Amino acid sequence: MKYFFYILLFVAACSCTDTNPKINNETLTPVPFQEVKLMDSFWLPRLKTQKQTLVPFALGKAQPAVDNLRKTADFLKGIPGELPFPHRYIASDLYKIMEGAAYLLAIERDTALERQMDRIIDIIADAQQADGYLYESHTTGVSKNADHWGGAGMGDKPYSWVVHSHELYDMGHMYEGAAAYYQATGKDKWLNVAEKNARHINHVFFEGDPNYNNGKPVNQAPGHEEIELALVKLYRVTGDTLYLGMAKRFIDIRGVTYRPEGQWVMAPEYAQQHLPVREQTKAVGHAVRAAYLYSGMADVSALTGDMTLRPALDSIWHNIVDTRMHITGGLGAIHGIEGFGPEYLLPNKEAYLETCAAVGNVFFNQRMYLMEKNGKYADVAEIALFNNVLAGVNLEGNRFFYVNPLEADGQTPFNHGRRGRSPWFGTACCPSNLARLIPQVPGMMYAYTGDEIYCSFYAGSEVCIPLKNGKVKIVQQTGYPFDENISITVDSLAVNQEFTLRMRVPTWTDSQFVPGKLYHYIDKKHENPEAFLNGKKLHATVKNGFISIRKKWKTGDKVTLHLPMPLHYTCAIDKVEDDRGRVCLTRGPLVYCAEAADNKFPVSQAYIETLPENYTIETARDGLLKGIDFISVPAKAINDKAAKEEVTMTLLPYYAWDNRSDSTMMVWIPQIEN
Ligand code: FUB
Ligand code: ZN
Repeated sequence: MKYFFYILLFVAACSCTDTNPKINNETLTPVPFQEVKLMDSFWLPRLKTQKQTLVPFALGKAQPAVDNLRKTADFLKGIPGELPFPHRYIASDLYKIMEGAAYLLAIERDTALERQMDRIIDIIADAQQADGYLYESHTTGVSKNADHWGGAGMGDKPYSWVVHSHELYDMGHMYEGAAAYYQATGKDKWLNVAEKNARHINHVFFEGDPNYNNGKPVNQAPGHEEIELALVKLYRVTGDTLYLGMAKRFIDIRGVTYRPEGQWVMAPEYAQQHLPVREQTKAVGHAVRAAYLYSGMADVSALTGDMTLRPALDSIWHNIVDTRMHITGGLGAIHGIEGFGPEYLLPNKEAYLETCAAVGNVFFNQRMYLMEKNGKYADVAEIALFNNVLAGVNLEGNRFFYVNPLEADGQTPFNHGRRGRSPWFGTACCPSNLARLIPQVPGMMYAYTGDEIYCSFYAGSEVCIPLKNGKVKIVQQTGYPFDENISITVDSLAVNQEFTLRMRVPTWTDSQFVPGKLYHYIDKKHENPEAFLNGKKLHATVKNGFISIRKKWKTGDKVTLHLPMPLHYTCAIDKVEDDRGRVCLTRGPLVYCAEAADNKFPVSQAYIETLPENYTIETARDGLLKGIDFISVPAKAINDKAAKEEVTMTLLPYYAWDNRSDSTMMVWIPQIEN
């Protein structure tokens, strides 16, 4: 069966026919990232950085995880030697980096990288027990001497402490990596390991296996969600409904068969086990876990048509955007639990906002968008991606943020012991998430039904879309996110045909930066977006976040969308205490911040009293920040003689901060003297 699916994907990639497998007619089918040819100056350079720097660098850093697996394999083969060190999830970081590498291979085959992957895959396969179980610490028994954070909390035998052990979390990441590698190369060794493990988990958790849990089905959802959405991927690649059923089952039993009792990481809310998922209405607990759970719920709902999950998803989504999301799209404001705090508690300097949580926000909203065909979800995904996610890695691709505050003083450590970016972390979930998300971005740009093309993300690109009446090749031209204009030209059509072209008109073009009730523009500027067909203005209305043009198309037809990008000033609602009396400057989908490197006065002493109408935009012409638009506005600052002075404040996109030095940075600028 899996070969059949692979051939389908391969044929689709090569010839742009209608063969992409489509599971549910109600949802949009995304065009896979490897079928979108990027031709832009924003994402294409990032993809090059992924290939030349981030992924090789991360693979090097993940060597201890490879070593641990090798030692486990040796143990299973009876080869005497050192045992792995106990750790709950170090392998998951390796699997995620390998997933990212697989995506790069899907875009462009690379013999050396493939060989390196194959060598690691051989080790992974050898570290798997004959019955499918795969978890280094329990297989070798080192979990019994675990005495540190990475080791503690996994129990002393398989599946004995599912609430914290990360056994299923690790396997989820392995499934995603295996599925990606199979799709990229057609090689099924790793996929076989993944499927064998999934069948083993099904047996132990839902049927009962005499070797585990005294033969009784474990029937407990994992403490760290991930396997749910990964099982869906396994289903999509293999077509085996067992995996979709397992994903649904893990979601259905969450908060039902087991509820932790206690405080801190044992609090029922921490891993969203306080209620059955359909009764959950608010985003609570650990933010990465939450975002992965909501993504898995959206997947299951979309694929099975289970509408009973939708009210919970809708309510949780509103709770996030109305009360708990930073303007950068960051989730999980609170250090310690790495999670959601009380509603409206959105600190700036003390904010946690793990890079992984923003990645999870992108995953969740992208799924909601495809399922609901509503641009408001793509709006949130875009804000999270361009701001919090991209801030997670420097422009060179080898220094990272785990924690993403909206203010820094250049002195106080905030990033797991650092006052700026770090080359790696003991827990490397964030760099590895960046390794796999960025190559997938082109896959967020286009989606379709039988006779509709949805264009939701903008970047210069070429794509061939298999509509029901034949393929359509379109070319997009834009310098987004700095450019106000996007044009889409019909390059060729298999047959002249009628279809609807939909282009997203983001929330940030209207009266607020991002959906939800938290933030709104306070400036008066308002120019409406405009659309043109072959140069003639269209009177298209925006519905569900898109303008739509339905017609019989011919080669050369061109739609131009003008999305005005004035500098906007945003205020948060009064309930957000930390933003009171402050403004945030945005342009297009980008949050701007003031950083010491661009300003002669102390940034922390600066303020913007009245909202300046005038501002200048200057594009960096060379160096690392080349191509980035800087914005300058009149402001005031207190100088070193304690006197007020008129200054020009220069700001850069938040995603690009801390690329020159670890310095003072501020997103929410005071309106009065500090
Ligand atoms: O527990 C695995 C990962 O480590 C989580 O997703 C992150 O929040 C970090 O705690
Ligand atoms: Zn992380």
